[in-house]
Amino acid sequence: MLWRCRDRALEIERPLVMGIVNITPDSFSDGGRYADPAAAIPHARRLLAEGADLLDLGAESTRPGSDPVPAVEQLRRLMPVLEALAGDDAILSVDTANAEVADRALAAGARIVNDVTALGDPAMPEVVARHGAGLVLMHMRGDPKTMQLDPRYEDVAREVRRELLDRLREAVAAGIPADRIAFDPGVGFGKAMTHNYAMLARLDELAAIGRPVVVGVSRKSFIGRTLDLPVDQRLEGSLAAASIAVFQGALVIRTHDVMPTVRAVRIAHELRNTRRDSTPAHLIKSE
Ligand code: HH2
Repeated sequence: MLWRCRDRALEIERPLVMGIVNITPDSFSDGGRYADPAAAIPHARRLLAEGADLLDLGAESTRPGSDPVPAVEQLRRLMPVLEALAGDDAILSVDTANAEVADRALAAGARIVNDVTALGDPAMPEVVARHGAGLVLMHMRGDPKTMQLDPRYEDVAREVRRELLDRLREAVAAGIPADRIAFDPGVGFGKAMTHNYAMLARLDELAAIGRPVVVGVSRKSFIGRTLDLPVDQRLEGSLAAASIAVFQGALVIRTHDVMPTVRAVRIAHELRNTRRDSTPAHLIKSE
């Protein structure tokens, strides 16, 4: 599967691991730890050394109940870190829904915009198209302030798939070629626990569209609620969910814990390939 991100054509033959760098005072699992560039830059390099294929730099928490962070503040947090890492030849993604932040980050060397609002900012498509950037279209119902109050779906997997396809068409109409776009079901974004599980259990339906699927389950609250564990004890649950996602066809796993994730998803990937190679042709369901 090919994912074009500016000058890089990522030929994805195994799942990629996207390491999370939250340059924020208030992220749900690591808020404040990497708010200072002196902490964020070595952390990012550590994630690369552990095997991260991509880094996702975020300067705004989108945890449930959070408020948007103005562009000027996102840029103040983000740019020193991004500029330091841009020289390292790492593939950098910027986790922002703000077109001005995306524009500045791409000008400084980022190659991907990870937009949790899937083009909620009307200025975003032009920015992404102009830079030829890769784009993650993530699904969310509502906004972070209110999204977890009472999310409702009849059939979450179908609705997420349909809504992401609508956003893909909008993006293509705005001049962003489909081969630059990846999808993300948005685990925990306007979804109750049962919705997260249903979405993950049927992730293959999203993967069947033929664009890379990005999944972020790392340390999320559905894992904490299922296991009754705080955020610093959710590694095993996160690895289980990431592995199942890869087995179902996810191609990018967004995680705080890079090295264990690299190892876990490698096994899931081998199993997926083995299933494909060992299934007699007449038993393969046509899509
Ligand atoms: N989850 C978070 C943030 N950005 N982007 C994508 N594409 N997919 C996700 O699942 C996703 C995301 C939330 O995680 P985190 O960045 O650790 O927390 P916070 O938003 O509190 O900074």
